[in-house]
Amino acid sequence: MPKAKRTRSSSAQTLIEKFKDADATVAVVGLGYVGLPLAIVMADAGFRVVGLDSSPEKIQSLQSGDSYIEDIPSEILQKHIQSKSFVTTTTYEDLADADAVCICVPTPLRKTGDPDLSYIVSVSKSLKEILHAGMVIILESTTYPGTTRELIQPELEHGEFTVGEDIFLAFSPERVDPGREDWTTVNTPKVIGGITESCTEVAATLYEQAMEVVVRVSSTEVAEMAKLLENTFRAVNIGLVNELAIICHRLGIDVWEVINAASSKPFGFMRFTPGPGLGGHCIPIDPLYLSWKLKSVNYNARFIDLASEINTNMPRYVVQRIQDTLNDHGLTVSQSKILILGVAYKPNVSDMRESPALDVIGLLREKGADVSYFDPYVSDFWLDDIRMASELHLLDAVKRVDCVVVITDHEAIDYSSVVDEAKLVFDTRDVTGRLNLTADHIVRL
Ligand code: SAJ
Repeated sequence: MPKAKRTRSSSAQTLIEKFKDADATVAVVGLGYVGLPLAIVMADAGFRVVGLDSSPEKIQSLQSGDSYIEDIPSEILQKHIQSKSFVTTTTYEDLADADAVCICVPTPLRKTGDPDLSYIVSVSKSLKEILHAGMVIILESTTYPGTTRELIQPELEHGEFTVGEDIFLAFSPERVDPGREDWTTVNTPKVIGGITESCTEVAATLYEQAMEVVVRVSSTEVAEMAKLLENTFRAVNIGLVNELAIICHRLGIDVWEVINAASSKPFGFMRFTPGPGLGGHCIPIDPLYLSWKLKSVNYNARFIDLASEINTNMPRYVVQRIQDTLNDHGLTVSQSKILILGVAYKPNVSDMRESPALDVIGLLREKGADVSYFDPYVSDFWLDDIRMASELHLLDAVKRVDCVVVITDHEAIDYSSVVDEAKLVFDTRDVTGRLNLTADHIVRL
Protein backbone atom coordinates (compact mmCIF):
# COMPACT_ATOMS: atom_id res chain seq x y z
CA MET A 1 0.00 0.00 0.00
CA PRO A 2 1.79 3.18 -1.08
CA LYS A 3 2.39 5.66 1.77
CA ALA A 4 -0.39 8.20 1.67
CA LYS A 5 1.03 11.56 0.50
CA ARG A 6 0.48 13.88 3.37
CA THR A 7 -1.10 17.09 2.14
CA ARG A 8 0.88 20.19 2.89
CA SER A 9 -1.01 23.00 4.63
CA SER A 10 -1.58 26.21 2.73
CA SER A 11 0.65 28.01 5.21
CA ALA A 12 3.48 25.60 4.41
CA GLN A 13 2.98 25.99 0.66
CA THR A 14 2.88 29.77 0.93
CA LEU A 15 6.11 29.85 2.92
CA ILE A 16 7.87 27.49 0.51
CA GLU A 17 6.92 29.69 -2.44
CA LYS A 18 8.02 32.82 -0.59
CA PHE A 19 11.41 31.26 0.15
CA LYS A 20 11.84 30.05 -3.43
CA ASP A 21 11.11 33.58 -4.67
CA ALA A 22 13.50 34.98 -2.01
CA ASP A 23 10.58 37.23 -1.19
CA ALA A 24 10.64 36.79 2.58
CA THR A 25 11.93 38.30 5.78
CA VAL A 26 14.34 36.20 7.82
CA ALA A 27 15.08 37.05 11.44
CA VAL A 28 18.25 35.88 13.19
CA VAL A 29 18.26 35.94 17.00
CA GLY A 30 21.78 36.03 18.45
CA LEU A 31 24.43 37.80 16.35
CA GLY A 32 27.58 36.00 17.42
CA TYR A 33 30.03 33.82 15.48
CA VAL A 34 27.09 31.73 14.21
CA GLY A 35 24.25 34.25 13.88
CA LEU A 36 26.06 37.10 12.14
CA PRO A 37 27.50 34.95 9.32
CA LEU A 38 24.07 33.32 8.92
CA ALA A 39 22.40 36.75 8.69
CA ILE A 40 24.87 37.86 6.00
CA VAL A 41 24.45 34.62 4.04
CA MET A 42 20.66 35.07 4.10
CA ALA A 43 21.00 38.71 2.99
CA ASP A 44 23.36 37.60 0.19
CA ALA A 45 20.61 35.19 -0.92
CA GLY A 46 18.26 38.15 -1.36
CA PHE A 47 16.18 37.89 1.80
CA ARG A 48 15.30 40.88 3.96
CA VAL A 49 17.13 40.11 7.20
CA VAL A 50 16.41 41.42 10.69
CA GLY A 51 19.13 40.66 13.21
CA LEU A 52 18.30 40.77 16.93
CA ASP A 53 20.79 40.72 19.76
CA SER A 54 20.35 41.50 23.44
CA SER A 55 23.62 43.45 23.48
CA PRO A 56 23.09 47.15 22.63
CA GLU A 57 26.86 47.43 22.11
CA LYS A 58 26.78 44.73 19.41
CA ILE A 59 23.79 46.37 17.71
CA GLN A 60 25.50 49.77 17.84
CA SER A 61 28.64 48.28 16.34
CA LEU A 62 26.69 46.59 13.52
CA GLN A 63 24.62 49.70 12.76
CA SER A 64 27.84 51.69 12.42
CA GLY A 65 29.19 49.04 10.05
CA ASP A 66 31.86 47.66 12.40
CA SER A 67 32.02 43.87 12.33
CA TYR A 68 33.19 42.17 15.56
CA ILE A 69 33.27 38.74 13.88
CA GLU A 70 36.57 37.92 12.12
CA ASP A 71 34.74 35.90 9.40
CA ILE A 72 32.62 38.91 8.37
CA PRO A 73 34.66 41.85 6.99
CA SER A 74 33.18 45.27 7.84
CA GLU A 75 32.93 46.09 4.12
CA ILE A 76 30.50 43.19 3.61
CA LEU A 77 28.47 44.25 6.64
CA GLN A 78 28.38 47.89 5.47
CA LYS A 79 27.07 46.85 2.05
CA HIS A 80 24.03 45.16 3.62
CA ILE A 81 23.47 47.83 6.25
CA GLN A 82 23.51 50.60 3.59
CA SER A 83 21.17 48.68 1.26
CA LYS A 84 18.96 47.90 4.26
CA SER A 85 18.96 44.22 3.32
CA PHE A 86 20.20 43.67 6.88
CA VAL A 87 18.73 45.72 9.72
CA THR A 88 19.39 45.18 13.40
CA THR A 89 17.39 45.61 16.57
CA THR A 90 17.23 44.74 20.25
CA THR A 91 13.43 44.41 20.35
CA TYR A 92 11.25 41.47 19.35
CA GLU A 93 8.48 43.73 18.02
CA ASP A 94 10.73 44.31 15.00
CA LEU A 95 10.51 40.57 14.23
CA ALA A 96 6.70 40.59 14.00
CA ASP A 97 6.73 40.47 10.18
CA ALA A 98 9.37 37.76 9.90
CA ASP A 99 8.54 34.67 7.88
CA ALA A 100 11.42 32.75 9.45
CA VAL A 101 13.34 33.04 12.73
CA CYS A 102 16.74 31.37 13.19
CA ILE A 103 17.80 31.07 16.85
CA CYS A 104 21.58 31.22 17.37
CA VAL A 105 21.99 31.88 21.09
CA PRO A 106 24.54 30.34 23.49
CA THR A 107 23.95 27.01 25.22
CA PRO A 108 26.66 27.02 27.90
CA LEU A 109 26.99 24.88 31.01
CA ARG A 110 25.95 26.04 34.44
CA LYS A 111 28.52 26.02 37.27
CA THR A 112 26.94 22.68 38.29
CA GLY A 113 27.94 21.25 34.91
CA ASP A 114 24.30 20.99 33.83
CA PRO A 115 23.07 22.48 30.52
CA ASP A 116 22.03 26.14 30.71
CA LEU A 117 19.05 26.51 28.37
CA SER A 118 17.99 29.86 29.80
CA TYR A 119 18.81 31.72 26.57
CA ILE A 120 16.69 29.32 24.47
CA VAL A 121 13.79 29.51 26.93
CA SER A 122 13.95 33.31 27.01
CA VAL A 123 13.91 33.55 23.21
CA SER A 124 11.01 31.08 22.95
CA LYS A 125 8.94 33.12 25.40
CA SER A 126 9.67 36.33 23.50
CA LEU A 127 8.86 34.74 20.14
CA LYS A 128 5.53 33.54 21.47
CA GLU A 129 4.49 37.18 21.77
CA ILE A 130 5.13 37.96 18.12
CA LEU A 131 4.23 34.59 16.59
CA HIS A 132 1.93 34.62 13.57
CA ALA A 133 0.55 31.99 11.18
CA GLY A 134 2.96 31.29 8.35
CA MET A 135 6.16 31.47 10.39
CA VAL A 136 8.98 28.92 10.66
CA ILE A 137 11.34 28.81 13.65
CA ILE A 138 14.69 27.01 13.38
CA LEU A 139 16.88 26.38 16.44
CA GLU A 140 20.62 26.25 15.61
CA SER A 141 22.09 26.29 19.12
CA THR A 142 23.75 23.03 20.10
CA THR A 143 21.64 21.19 22.68
CA TYR A 144 20.54 17.77 23.88
CA PRO A 145 18.16 15.62 21.81
CA GLY A 146 14.55 16.54 22.59
CA THR A 147 15.07 20.23 23.36
CA THR A 148 13.20 21.53 20.31
CA ARG A 149 10.18 19.26 20.84
CA GLU A 150 10.08 19.34 24.63
CA LEU A 151 11.01 22.97 25.34
CA ILE A 152 10.22 25.13 22.32
CA GLN A 153 7.16 23.47 20.76
CA PRO A 154 4.98 23.77 23.91
CA GLU A 155 5.85 27.48 24.18
CA LEU A 156 4.88 28.12 20.57
CA GLU A 157 1.70 26.02 20.70
CA HIS A 158 0.61 27.70 23.92
CA GLY A 159 -1.92 29.76 21.98
CA GLU A 160 -3.89 29.15 18.82
CA PHE A 161 -1.16 27.73 16.63
CA THR A 162 -0.33 24.13 15.68
CA VAL A 163 3.20 23.19 14.70
CA GLY A 164 3.18 21.62 11.25
CA GLU A 165 -0.06 23.32 10.25
CA ASP A 166 0.18 27.10 10.56
CA ILE A 167 3.59 27.42 12.23
CA PHE A 168 6.68 25.32 11.61
CA LEU A 169 9.55 24.26 13.84
CA ALA A 170 12.89 22.59 13.04
CA PHE A 171 16.44 22.08 14.35
CA SER A 172 19.55 22.69 12.26
CA PRO A 173 22.95 22.34 13.96
CA GLU A 174 25.49 25.13 13.41
CA ARG A 175 28.76 23.98 11.91
CA VAL A 176 30.68 27.25 12.03
CA ASP A 177 34.40 26.94 12.66
CA PRO A 178 35.58 30.54 13.23
CA GLY A 179 38.57 31.54 11.11
CA ARG A 180 38.12 28.64 8.70
CA GLU A 181 38.21 29.64 5.02
CA ASP A 182 37.76 26.28 3.26
CA TRP A 183 34.47 25.36 4.95
CA THR A 184 32.12 28.31 5.38
CA THR A 185 28.46 28.89 6.25
CA VAL A 186 27.57 28.68 2.54
CA ASN A 187 29.41 25.48 1.51
CA THR A 188 29.27 23.42 4.72
CA PRO A 189 26.43 20.86 4.39
CA LYS A 190 23.50 21.83 6.61
CA VAL A 191 21.49 19.16 8.45
CA ILE A 192 17.80 20.01 8.99
CA GLY A 193 15.19 18.05 10.92
CA GLY A 194 11.63 19.22 11.61
CA ILE A 195 8.95 18.39 14.14
CA THR A 196 6.84 17.23 11.16
CA GLU A 197 7.59 16.47 7.52
CA SER A 198 6.16 19.84 6.54
CA CYS A 199 8.40 21.54 9.09
CA THR A 200 11.44 19.85 7.57
CA GLU A 201 10.40 20.85 4.04
CA VAL A 202 9.67 24.48 4.93
CA ALA A 203 12.97 24.91 6.83
CA ALA A 204 15.01 23.03 4.21
CA THR A 205 13.58 25.19 1.42
CA LEU A 206 14.69 28.33 3.25
CA TYR A 207 18.25 27.11 3.74
CA GLU A 208 18.48 25.77 0.18
CA GLN A 209 18.18 29.34 -1.12
CA ALA A 210 21.33 30.36 0.78
CA MET A 211 23.45 27.20 1.17
CA GLU A 212 24.93 24.71 -1.25
CA VAL A 213 23.97 21.45 0.46
CA VAL A 214 21.00 20.75 2.73
CA VAL A 215 20.67 17.34 4.41
CA ARG A 216 17.09 16.55 5.41
CA VAL A 217 16.57 14.19 8.38
CA SER A 218 13.35 12.79 9.80
CA SER A 219 13.14 14.63 13.12
CA THR A 220 14.55 17.36 15.33
CA GLU A 221 16.04 14.67 17.57
CA VAL A 222 18.08 13.19 14.72
CA ALA A 223 19.42 16.66 13.84
CA GLU A 224 20.18 17.47 17.50
CA MET A 225 21.93 14.13 18.01
CA ALA A 226 23.96 14.37 14.77
CA LYS A 227 25.63 17.53 16.06
CA LEU A 228 26.43 15.91 19.40
CA LEU A 229 27.89 12.87 17.63
CA GLU A 230 30.15 15.14 15.54
CA ASN A 231 31.66 16.83 18.56
CA THR A 232 31.57 13.88 20.95
CA PHE A 233 33.52 11.98 18.30
CA ARG A 234 36.24 14.63 18.59
CA ALA A 235 36.23 14.80 22.39
CA VAL A 236 36.45 11.00 22.79
CA ASN A 237 39.25 10.68 20.22
CA ILE A 238 41.18 13.54 21.79
CA GLY A 239 40.72 11.81 25.15
CA LEU A 240 42.09 8.62 23.60
CA VAL A 241 45.30 10.24 22.33
CA ASN A 242 45.72 12.15 25.58
CA GLU A 243 45.62 8.87 27.49
CA LEU A 244 47.98 7.38 24.88
CA ALA A 245 50.44 10.19 25.64
CA ILE A 246 50.35 9.25 29.32
CA ILE A 247 50.73 5.54 28.52
CA CYS A 248 53.62 6.10 26.07
CA HIS A 249 55.49 8.26 28.59
CA ARG A 250 55.14 5.46 31.16
CA LEU A 251 56.49 2.97 28.62
CA GLY A 252 59.29 5.26 27.40
CA ILE A 253 57.81 5.42 23.89
CA ASP A 254 57.61 8.64 21.80
CA VAL A 255 53.85 9.18 21.42
CA TRP A 256 54.38 11.66 18.57
CA GLU A 257 56.33 9.12 16.54
CA VAL A 258 53.58 6.56 17.25
CA ILE A 259 50.86 8.93 16.01
CA ASN A 260 52.89 9.91 12.93
CA ALA A 261 53.39 6.22 12.11
CA ALA A 262 49.70 5.38 12.61
CA SER A 263 48.79 8.40 10.44
CA SER A 264 50.55 6.74 7.51
CA LYS A 265 47.55 4.38 7.31
CA PRO A 266 45.50 5.70 4.37
CA PHE A 267 42.21 4.26 5.64
CA GLY A 268 40.52 3.38 8.90
CA PHE A 269 42.49 5.86 11.00
CA MET A 270 41.95 9.55 11.75
CA ARG A 271 44.78 11.67 13.26
CA PHE A 272 44.24 13.40 16.55
CA THR A 273 47.06 14.76 18.72
CA PRO A 274 47.54 15.01 22.49
CA GLY A 275 47.78 18.35 24.22
CA PRO A 276 47.43 20.21 27.53
CA GLY A 277 43.64 19.83 27.60
CA LEU A 278 40.42 20.61 25.76
CA GLY A 279 39.50 24.22 25.05
CA GLY A 280 36.84 26.08 23.11
CA HIS A 281 33.12 26.54 23.51
CA CYS A 282 32.07 23.40 21.64
CA ILE A 283 34.14 20.29 22.23
CA PRO A 284 34.46 20.41 26.04
CA ILE A 285 30.77 21.26 26.44
CA ASP A 286 28.65 19.55 23.75
CA PRO A 287 29.28 15.96 24.90
CA LEU A 288 28.20 16.88 28.43
CA TYR A 289 24.81 17.94 27.05
CA LEU A 290 24.40 14.37 25.82
CA SER A 291 25.61 12.68 28.99
CA TRP A 292 23.33 14.94 31.03
CA LYS A 293 20.29 13.96 28.92
CA LEU A 294 21.18 10.27 29.20
CA LYS A 295 21.08 10.47 32.99
CA SER A 296 17.37 11.26 32.65
CA VAL A 297 16.94 7.85 31.01
CA ASN A 298 19.16 6.16 33.58
CA TYR A 299 22.00 5.56 31.16
CA ASN A 300 25.60 6.39 32.05
CA ALA A 301 27.53 7.50 28.94
CA ARG A 302 30.82 6.00 30.07
CA PHE A 303 32.85 6.89 26.94
CA ILE A 304 31.84 10.55 27.17
CA ASP A 305 32.41 10.83 30.90
CA LEU A 306 35.77 9.02 30.77
CA ALA A 307 37.01 11.19 27.87
CA SER A 308 35.89 14.29 29.75
CA GLU A 309 37.73 13.07 32.86
CA ILE A 310 40.96 12.45 30.92
CA ASN A 311 40.77 15.72 28.99
CA THR A 312 39.95 17.71 32.11
CA ASN A 313 42.93 16.17 33.93
CA MET A 314 45.47 17.01 31.19
CA PRO A 315 46.44 20.44 32.60
CA ARG A 316 47.32 18.74 35.93
CA TYR A 317 49.27 16.03 34.09
CA VAL A 318 51.18 18.66 32.06
CA VAL A 319 52.08 20.59 35.21
CA GLN A 320 53.37 17.37 36.80
CA ARG A 321 55.52 16.74 33.72
CA ILE A 322 56.84 20.32 33.86
CA GLN A 323 57.70 19.79 37.53
CA ASP A 324 59.54 16.54 36.69
CA THR A 325 61.43 18.26 33.87
CA LEU A 326 62.54 21.12 36.15
CA ASN A 327 63.54 18.63 38.87
CA ASP A 328 65.58 16.65 36.31
CA HIS A 329 67.53 19.87 35.74
CA GLY A 330 68.04 20.62 39.45
CA LEU A 331 65.25 23.19 39.57
CA THR A 332 62.03 23.44 41.56
CA VAL A 333 58.74 24.89 40.32
CA SER A 334 58.50 27.26 43.26
CA GLN A 335 61.88 28.81 42.38
CA SER A 336 61.34 28.91 38.64
CA LYS A 337 60.33 31.54 36.12
CA ILE A 338 58.10 29.94 33.47
CA LEU A 339 56.95 31.47 30.17
CA ILE A 340 53.76 30.05 28.64
CA LEU A 341 53.86 30.21 24.85
CA GLY A 342 50.34 30.53 23.37
CA VAL A 343 47.28 30.86 25.65
CA ALA A 344 44.36 30.83 23.15
CA TYR A 345 42.34 27.60 23.06
CA LYS A 346 43.67 26.60 19.66
CA PRO A 347 46.26 27.86 17.16
CA ASN A 348 45.89 31.11 15.21
CA VAL A 349 42.80 32.38 17.07
CA SER A 350 42.41 34.85 19.93
CA ASP A 351 39.58 32.96 21.66
CA MET A 352 40.38 32.05 25.26
CA ARG A 353 37.17 30.20 26.16
CA GLU A 354 37.90 27.09 28.25
CA SER A 355 41.56 27.40 27.25
CA PRO A 356 43.68 24.80 29.11
CA ALA A 357 46.35 27.50 29.42
CA LEU A 358 44.25 29.04 32.19
CA ASP A 359 44.37 25.80 34.19
CA VAL A 360 48.09 25.25 33.57
CA ILE A 361 48.94 28.81 34.67
CA GLY A 362 46.73 28.52 37.76
CA LEU A 363 48.29 25.21 38.81
CA LEU A 364 51.85 26.51 38.28
CA ARG A 365 51.04 29.59 40.35
CA GLU A 366 49.68 27.35 43.10
CA LYS A 367 53.07 25.64 43.15
CA GLY A 368 54.79 29.00 43.58
CA ALA A 369 56.12 29.51 40.07
CA ASP A 370 56.62 32.98 38.58
CA VAL A 371 54.48 32.61 35.42
CA SER A 372 54.36 34.95 32.41
CA TYR A 373 53.07 34.39 28.87
CA PHE A 374 53.49 35.40 25.25
CA ASP A 375 50.63 35.16 22.72
CA PRO A 376 50.51 37.28 19.55
CA TYR A 377 46.69 36.97 19.51
CA VAL A 378 45.94 37.65 23.18
CA SER A 379 47.22 40.96 24.57
CA ASP A 380 45.81 40.40 28.05
CA PHE A 381 43.27 38.38 30.06
CA TRP A 382 42.00 37.91 33.59
CA LEU A 383 42.81 34.78 35.57
CA ASP A 384 40.51 34.90 38.60
CA ASP A 385 41.27 38.38 39.99
CA ILE A 386 44.69 38.72 38.36
CA ARG A 387 45.16 40.52 35.05
CA MET A 388 47.92 39.05 32.90
CA ALA A 389 49.42 40.84 29.90
CA SER A 390 51.42 39.22 27.13
CA GLU A 391 55.17 39.81 27.07
CA LEU A 392 55.93 42.28 24.30
CA HIS A 393 59.34 40.93 23.21
CA LEU A 394 59.36 37.16 22.92
CA LEU A 395 63.10 36.43 22.90
CA ASP A 396 63.84 38.87 25.72
CA ALA A 397 61.19 37.05 27.75
CA VAL A 398 62.59 33.63 26.78
CA LYS A 399 66.04 34.64 27.99
CA ARG A 400 64.66 35.73 31.36
CA VAL A 401 62.96 32.43 32.28
CA ASP A 402 64.03 28.97 33.39
CA CYS A 403 61.52 27.11 31.21
CA VAL A 404 59.36 27.88 28.17
CA VAL A 405 56.15 25.82 27.90
CA VAL A 406 54.44 25.55 24.48
CA ILE A 407 50.71 25.35 25.22
CA THR A 408 49.21 26.65 21.94
CA ASP A 409 51.27 26.38 18.77
CA HIS A 410 50.40 29.56 16.88
CA GLU A 411 52.07 29.55 13.46
CA ALA A 412 53.27 33.17 13.91
CA ILE A 413 55.83 32.24 16.58
CA ASP A 414 59.52 31.76 15.64
CA TYR A 415 60.11 28.47 17.45
CA SER A 416 63.65 28.06 16.13
CA SER A 417 64.80 31.27 17.86
CA VAL A 418 62.89 30.30 21.00
CA VAL A 419 64.76 26.98 21.12
CA ASP A 420 68.09 28.75 20.52
CA GLU A 421 67.57 31.21 23.39
CA ALA A 422 65.73 28.99 25.90
CA LYS A 423 67.33 27.10 28.79
CA LEU A 424 64.50 24.54 28.80
CA VAL A 425 61.49 23.96 26.49
CA PHE A 426 58.51 21.80 27.46
CA ASP A 427 56.52 21.26 24.25
CA THR A 428 52.93 19.99 24.69
CA ARG A 429 52.13 20.20 20.95
CA ASP A 430 55.20 18.68 19.25
CA VAL A 431 55.71 21.88 17.29
CA THR A 432 59.49 21.44 17.81
CA GLY A 433 59.25 17.89 16.44
CA ARG A 434 57.28 19.03 13.40
CA LEU A 435 59.96 21.68 12.72
CA ASN A 436 62.76 19.15 13.27
CA LEU A 437 64.08 21.24 16.15
CA THR A 438 65.95 18.74 18.32
CA ALA A 439 68.09 19.58 21.35
CA ASP A 440 68.80 18.12 24.79
CA HIS A 441 66.90 20.97 26.46
CA ILE A 442 63.67 20.20 24.62
CA VAL A 443 61.19 17.87 26.35
CA ARG A 444 57.90 16.88 24.66
CA LEU A 445 54.61 15.67 26.15
N1 SAJ B 1 42.54 19.43 20.30
C1 SAJ B 1 43.49 18.51 20.71
N2 SAJ B 1 43.85 17.50 19.85
C2 SAJ B 1 43.27 17.40 18.61
C3 SAJ B 1 42.30 18.35 18.22
C4 SAJ B 1 41.96 19.35 19.07
O1 SAJ B 1 44.03 18.59 21.82
O2 SAJ B 1 43.64 16.47 17.87
C5 SAJ B 1 42.14 20.49 21.23
C6 SAJ B 1 42.41 21.87 20.68
O3 SAJ B 1 43.68 22.32 21.05
C7 SAJ B 1 41.31 22.70 21.36
C8 SAJ B 1 40.17 21.71 21.52
O4 SAJ B 1 40.75 20.40 21.39
O5 SAJ B 1 41.73 23.13 22.63
C9 SAJ B 1 39.06 21.87 20.48
O6 SAJ B 1 39.71 21.89 19.24
P1 SAJ B 1 38.89 21.71 17.85
O7 SAJ B 1 39.89 21.52 16.76
O8 SAJ B 1 37.84 20.70 17.98
O9 SAJ B 1 38.30 23.15 17.59
P2 SAJ B 1 36.90 23.77 17.97
O10 SAJ B 1 36.59 23.68 19.41
O11 SAJ B 1 36.90 25.12 17.36
O12 SAJ B 1 35.86 22.83 17.23
C10 SAJ B 1 35.20 23.32 16.11
C11 SAJ B 1 33.99 22.46 15.98
N3 SAJ B 1 33.09 23.08 15.05
C12 SAJ B 1 31.79 23.13 15.36
O13 SAJ B 1 31.33 22.68 16.39
C13 SAJ B 1 30.92 23.79 14.37
C14 SAJ B 1 34.36 21.07 15.49
O14 SAJ B 1 33.17 20.35 15.10
C15 SAJ B 1 35.26 21.16 14.30
O15 SAJ B 1 35.60 19.82 13.86
C16 SAJ B 1 36.52 21.89 14.71
O16 SAJ B 1 36.09 23.25 15.00
C17 SAJ B 1 37.54 21.92 13.58
O17 SAJ B 1 37.65 20.88 12.89
O18 SAJ B 1 38.26 22.92 13.48
